[in-house]
Amino acid sequence: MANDILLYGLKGSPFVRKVQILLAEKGVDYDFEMANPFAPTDWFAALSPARRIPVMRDRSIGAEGVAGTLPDSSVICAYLERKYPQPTLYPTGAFDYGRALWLEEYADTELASRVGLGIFRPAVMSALMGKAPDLERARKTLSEDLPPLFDYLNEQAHGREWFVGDALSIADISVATQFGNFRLAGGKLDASRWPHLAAIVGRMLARPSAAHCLEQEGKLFKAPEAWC
Ligand SMILES: N[C@@H](CCC(=O)N[C@@H](CS)C(=O)NCC(=O)O)C(=O)O
Repeated sequence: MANDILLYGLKGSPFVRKVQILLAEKGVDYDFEMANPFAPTDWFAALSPARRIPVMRDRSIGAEGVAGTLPDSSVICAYLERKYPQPTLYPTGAFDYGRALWLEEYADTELASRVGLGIFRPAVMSALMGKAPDLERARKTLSEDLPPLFDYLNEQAHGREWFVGDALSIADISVATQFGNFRLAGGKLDASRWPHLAAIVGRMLARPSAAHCLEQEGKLFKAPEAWC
């Protein structure tokens, strides 16, 4: 029998992986269907007005068309938290909750744009599009654009096992999924310079929920020879 949850997207997307990690942490089985936002079919364009992935369908709400679908990883994760409350992945205290949402937003926008456009695209995607990898661009992103973000996240991670409170939350998942693309592209995070960030990211990516996704994706995406 089909699962309630169906996720549309592509492997290699940090936002799709974010939802997959959350589902795995909650122990929810789901189906996956490929949808390409760069060449959207009419049916997919109707589900994703912003022409982005992921989109989720809850078949218990609607099995066809737009009914039962939600776009955007943050919206989907928040929905899944309500539908499957255990284990909770959003802090309960008001300020911790706000801080987790902020770190999710920061990862989804600031970190995602640098890692996606500045590392993953030039180092990995260009080869898939038949172009030589632009490793100069990737090196520049790593040496100039990312350090202020790593500094900030390292400070946020200081003295903590997880980014918020004392439990794994959406903040850890959101930050770590961006580092998933960084890792797939062969990026190395300098743990001597950013030890607290490296510890949380390492802890999160080693969990079966994330490790399983990255193992599958590692078969699809080839990192260039050591470039950093
Ligand atoms: N805020 C969105 C961002 C999703 C997003 O940008 N996804 C990328 C793939 S990683 C996409 O669909 N890009 C299509 C495009 O830029 O045309 C979310 O959290 O789901």
